[in-house]
Order: sequence, then structure tokens, then C-alpha cells
Amino acid sequence: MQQITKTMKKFLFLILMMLPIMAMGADIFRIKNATIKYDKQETLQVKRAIGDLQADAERVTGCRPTLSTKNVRGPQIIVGTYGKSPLIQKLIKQGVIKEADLKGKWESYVLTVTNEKEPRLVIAGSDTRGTIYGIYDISERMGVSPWYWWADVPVCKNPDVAIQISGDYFASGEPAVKYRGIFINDEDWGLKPWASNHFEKELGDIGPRTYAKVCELLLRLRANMLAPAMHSCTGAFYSHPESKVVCDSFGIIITTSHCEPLLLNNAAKSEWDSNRDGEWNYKTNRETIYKKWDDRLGEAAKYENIYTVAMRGVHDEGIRGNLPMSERVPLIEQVIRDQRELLEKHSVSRFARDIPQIFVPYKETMDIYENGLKVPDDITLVWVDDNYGYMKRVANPEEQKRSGRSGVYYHLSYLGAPHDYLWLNTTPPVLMYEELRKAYDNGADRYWLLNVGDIKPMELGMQTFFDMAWDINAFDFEKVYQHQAEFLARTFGHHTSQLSVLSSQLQIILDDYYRLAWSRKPEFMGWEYQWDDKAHTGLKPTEFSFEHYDEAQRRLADYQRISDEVERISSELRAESLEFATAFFELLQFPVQAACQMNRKFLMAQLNQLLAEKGRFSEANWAARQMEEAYDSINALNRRYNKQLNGKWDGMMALSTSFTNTCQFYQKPEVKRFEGAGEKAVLLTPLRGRSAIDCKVIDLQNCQHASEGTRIVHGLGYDGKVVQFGDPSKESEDGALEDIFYWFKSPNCDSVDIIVYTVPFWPLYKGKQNRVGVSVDDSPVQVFENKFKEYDRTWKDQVMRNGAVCRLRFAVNKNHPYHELRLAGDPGQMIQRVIIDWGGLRPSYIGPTI
Ligand code: REL
Repeated sequence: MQQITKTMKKFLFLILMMLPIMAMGADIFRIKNATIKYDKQETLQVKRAIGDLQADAERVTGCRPTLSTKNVRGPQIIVGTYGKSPLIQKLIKQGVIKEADLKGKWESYVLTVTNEKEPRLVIAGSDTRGTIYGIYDISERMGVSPWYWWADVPVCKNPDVAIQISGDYFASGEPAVKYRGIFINDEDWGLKPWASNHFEKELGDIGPRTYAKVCELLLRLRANMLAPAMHSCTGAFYSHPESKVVCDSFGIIITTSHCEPLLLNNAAKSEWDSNRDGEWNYKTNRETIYKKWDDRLGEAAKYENIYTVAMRGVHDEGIRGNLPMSERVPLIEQVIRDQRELLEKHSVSRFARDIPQIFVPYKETMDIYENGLKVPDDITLVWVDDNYGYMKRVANPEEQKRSGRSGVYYHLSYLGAPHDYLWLNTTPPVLMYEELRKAYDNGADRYWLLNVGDIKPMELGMQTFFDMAWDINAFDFEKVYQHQAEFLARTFGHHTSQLSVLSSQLQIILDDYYRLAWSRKPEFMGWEYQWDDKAHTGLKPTEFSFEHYDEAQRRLADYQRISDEVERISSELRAESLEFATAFFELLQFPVQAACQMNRKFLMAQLNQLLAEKGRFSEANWAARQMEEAYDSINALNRRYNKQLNGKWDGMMALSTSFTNTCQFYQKPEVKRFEGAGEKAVLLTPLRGRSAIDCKVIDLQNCQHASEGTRIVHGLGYDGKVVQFGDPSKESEDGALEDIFYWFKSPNCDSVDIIVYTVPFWPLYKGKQNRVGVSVDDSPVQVFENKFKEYDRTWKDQVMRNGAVCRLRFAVNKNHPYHELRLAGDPGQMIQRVIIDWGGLRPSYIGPTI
């Protein structure tokens, strides 16, 4: 009896002990007053990140956790790396962590809360970066946004913050893409002036202080590599030796752009000076070039790098000298052989095949590759977009077998022909997903590099890119379409009443923002002025029509609506917190309002010309003032961006970004003024229902699908949705094109024109096609095959308007009022707009509305 009582007492005691834990929920860990515990053996990089965890915990709770490598009592955050940390080994033995989640895994981590003896939050990584990502995952769960510094997202104070891991245990798994990073490019108008005149004034350049901030951001976004800025306005990365040390202390891998072989930036005089070093020509000056690479590797090979092999000309040029292809190919093969010899000499790995290398068939390098260049099997082939978001090709089935796999180099920002876009981030996330998924499904899982220009204001695009690079399988068309609105709602939701309402409001804004920029990017509103258009001396009107379909009016009204909407959300946020309103300005308000004013500037200049020609002088004066106001507004927006937060971003935003845009008429288009005519406002509200006569834009949503794979994709196209004919990687069999059909009623006529706008993709790889077939009633199918070459007129027009267009004529029986339109396409083809024209279509840019 006594025994029973003793046992019962013990049992009761245990129950009582557990009660607080059970009440609290076994999987809750309070951060405040916890000690961060780790082993001495941890790498320098992990220890540095532990410092960030400590700082983040203090930001949130107001208390700075103690760090300890000794045994401690009380709540602990245990941080450790598999294979280095006895602490983690012990937890594996105890069954707290599953070894299989870490052993042999690349950059993976486990998070778990165990409250058995003392509350413990465990962050265990499979390797250095795995542990670091685990740390930053916890920071984010505590409420520290990856963008807390770069986009000033405030950290909400919460002394009681608690971490709850669903199911008590979280194993991240390996990232979908092994190497994930950014290329800082075209820094001349943002990052460079900001760093040199402001953030790193003492150095007067982009250097270690800036790179420390960049590296921290990358790790918080679960990226692992950086291609540093390389324009000649900036000192070469290796000319500030501390920069590489800093990047290494974060565990960030250095990679370089396509034109910097073996870490050598020949655009920088300190690296390559033709007066000093001679011609950049491997045929005539091999020894000097070889020596440069040798020296560079001597200094940098001890760090973690991914090496660009082969070579191009100086900076972004092709190889100089009229070397025929029959000589180019063996010459580049020789270059690669020599480079691998040097890599073996300097690297700790004995064999070149064990050193990460990339070959980037960018611009003319693609021709050399297509002409038979032999690239050793272990080298990763990095496929490129055409600088405007469309992948030029992906790996074919043969290339997919390579041990080096393949990768992607993708642009969110570009300086070059036919027109640059360096100011705003306007690449729809859905296009990015479509193109990257296509590459990934065909083997591009080794390396993803994103050209982000100056980083700001590319935040949303970067967030989507790195979330996809980490786990592309968590995405589909619907999820990627909602991704940015959800991210913004999570970021700002605490400060508005309803999160889901906010998310839908943001989705509507983003829908319009991307849709309007899809037909014409804000940077392209100066229209015809292009890089190779040297003869052009004045501003041409845009093709948006004020006279037909209210096209220009509608565009202005749509922009104004989203601009007002971001203003409204911003005032709501401001009422709660000025800091949140500031972050909102950087992430969304600035891009939306800047795009709006850029459009207003050019469209009002156009309206001024139009009204002046018609002799409506007082209204022309009004349009001229609107243009002036838009110009001033852009200046004011840039100024606000640079000057807010005590000038934190001073120099980051500029009115004139890029060479194309620096000309005076682009900055401030000329307008005509009429003295004494006064000013009269023009009614610009688009009239509802004044729409198309004798032509019709079909609503793709109302098409019937004849085959399963065909789908509607939201977030792309002139109308915000497109039809896609199945999966791009699917085999196409002739005669088995996937199709859709649509019934329409026509007036009494014996022919109709069908105008089809597709999304201007490149064929998947050689041998694949971009065909769309159209038929009406029983007519034979007419096929439009989108064939173009990079830099030809068709391609230029296509990338500037994000569309390829064809007009096909069909005879119809005039006694039959109803007709069937049938459309088919190769797998992956996207149709974004179809217009049925009975002869009534008027000149405009994209035609009437649906
Ligand atoms: O976008 C690219 O990859 C290239 O055009 C760049 O490497 C290059 O630096 C470009 O900005 C030229 O000025």
C-alpha cells in the first residue's frame, strides 16, 4: 500500500511538473532570457551568424541573449553543425534530431523545440550554410524580415515572442538549386553613387561595408553566392582586398559574370589596361592573360568560388579581330584547357572536375558553343535569357546528361540594346516562374544567377526568385501569381485591420502594375529612342492612342487608380507607424507611383502635340502643364526615396538612369505652349462601353479547352491572363497540337482577320518550334511560326512590347452568322490576345479592351 502511494505520488508529481509545459504547449519556446549555446569548433561563418541571432533576438525582445560554449542551465537555443558539433551529435543520439535529415545533405537544417528537461530550441545544420539558414529562419519566425535593413521593414518589439514549430520538428530538406545568387550590375546610377558618396564615403567606392550588407541579405534570403559589381566606374572587387575576406566571413561564394573569366574583371583598369598589358587577345597575348589568371588564383583560390571559364572580349564585348569560327572554337577550347590547368595548380582539389565552373553562352558565346565548342562534362552550362526575360534555350536531352548539369542567368534589369530598363522592377513573377521552371525541368538545378542591377528597388523580384530557387516545387502558376501580394501582406498585415483584405487589395495593385508594364515598360515610354537609333533627335509619340478605344486615357486612369490605392494604404500604415509606411514606400509605393508618373509624362507630352495640331491651344497648354507636373513628381519621388530616413539611401535613385535615358528630351519631353490661350482641362476619363466596332477582342477565359493540358494562366499578358498550351517540356507530336475553340457571331461579311498575340518565347532548344495554328470553321489550319534572331527588328519589337503578333485572313460563309475559331499551339506556347477583325480595327497599340 505504502508502495502504491509512493508510486502514485511520483506519478502525480510528474503530472504536476508537466502541467505548465502542457498548458504552454510542448512546442513553444520563448526567446527572452534564453542562452545561445554552441560549440567552439563551429566555423567562423556560423559564429558570425550567431552574432546576428543575438542581435535579432534583442531587436525583438529588448534583451540581448548571452552566448555560451559551456554547459548552462535554463532555456537554451542550441546551434550546431553536423560533423562539427558534439552538441548536435548528442541530440542525434538522444533521438531529438534525425541524422538522416543532416548527414550528407547540402545546406539543410533542422529546427526543433524540446521541453523535456529544460526548454531548448535546436538549430542544427548539415553544413555551415545549413546552420546559418536555420539561424535566419528563426530570426524570420521571430519577426525580423530579411529586408529589415535593405528595405527598412521595421522589427516589431515583442518581449514574449515564442517560436512554435509545427509538429515540433522541421527539416528543411535540400535546396532545389545548388548555387543561388545575384549579380550586381549597372551600378553607375544607384549603388555606386550611393556607396561612394554616402555609405562607404571613406573608401569612395563599393567595398567591404557594402558587401557585408549584401551578404547578410543573401543569407537571409537563403542564397549563397554573389557576382560583385564590375563596371569600370567601380573599383574592381579584388582591388579592395577586404571585400573578399568579408564575403568569405559570411560564407558567401564568389562567382562572376559571363565576361570575367577566372575572377578577372577586364573592364577595370586595375585588372586590365591595354596600354600596360597589351591586347586582350588570347591568340596574340596568351602569356600576359595567363599570368593575370595565375596571379588572381594565387590570391583568391583559397576562398569558395565558382569560376567562369572560356573568355569573351573586353567587358561585354565579343572577341576582337575577325577570327573565323573555325579558329574561334579551338582557341576557346585551348583557353578552357589552360584555365583548368591553372585551377588544378591553385585549388586544394586535385582535379579540375571537382572545382565548380560555369560556361555561360551569352551573346556571341552561344554561337561559338553552337558551332561545336567542346565544354568538359563537369562544367555547368549556364543558359541565359535574352536580357528581356525570355530564355534563349535550355538543355536538350543530351546536355541534360552532363555531370555538371546546367543553370540559368536571368535579368530583372538590363543595360543595352534595344533599350535598357534599370529603374524599376517590372518583370512579372509569373514570367520568371514560367521561364525558370522550364529551365529547371530540363536540368537547370545547379546554378541560378539573377541580375538585379542596383538591388533597389528589385526587392519583390529577388524575394520571388530566391524562394523559387530554394523550393521550386512549392510553386505553381497560381502560387507564384499570389506570391508577392502575400509576401507584402505578411510584411504589412500587422498594421492594418484585415490581412486577407490587404492581400487582395495588394493583388489588384500588382495585377495592374505588371499588366501595364507588360505592354510597355515605364523606361520604354520614350518609345522609339533606342541604343542603335543614333540618328534619332526628338521624341516620337507613343503608339498608345488617345483617339481610338480610349487606349491612352485608360492607361492613365489605370495607373492613377493604383497610384491612389498605394497612397491610401500608405496613409493607413502611416496612421499606425511611420516606419511601416516608409518600408511600404520602398517596396511598392515608389515603383507604382514612379511608373504612373513616367507614363503621365510621356502621354501628356503626346497629348499636347495632338491638341496643338488640332488647334485646341488651351487644352494643349493644360497637357503641357500635366507633363511638367509628372516630371516634377518623378523628381520628388526620387528625392523622397533618397532623403527619407535621414538620407539613408542618398544617391540610390536617379532621374536619369542609363545612357539611353540621359538625353534631354527623354528626361523632359518638349511641349508646345500657347501664350494667351489660357488653360482648359481635358476630360480624360475613359468612357465605358465605347469600344470596338467591327472587331472583337475575345476573352480567353471564355474559350473551351479541347485538351487537358491547356490552361489559363493569370498574371501575364496584355489582359492579365493568357492561355498556355500545356507544359513546355512536353514532347510535341505533329497533328496533336493542343487546342482551344471559341464561337463568335460575325456581321454579314465573307472574310475575317484573326490577329493573334503570343508571348515571344524562344524555342526550347534546337529542333523545337514556336507554332500557333489557327482555323475558322472548316478552313485549313494556317500556321504562324514565330521565327526571329536576337537583335533583328522583329526580336527588338517583340521584347519591347512583350508580344509576337500575326494577322491571318479566313474566308467565311456570310449566310452563317456563327463561326468557330480554333487555336492550337506547340506545348508551352502562350496566347495572350486574340482579335477578330471584320475590317473595323482602328490604329492603336494593343487594340480595344475585352
Ligand atoms: O547584362 C549583362 O549581363 C551584361 O550586359 C553586363 O555584363 C554588362 O556589364 C552590361 O551591363 C554592360 O555594360
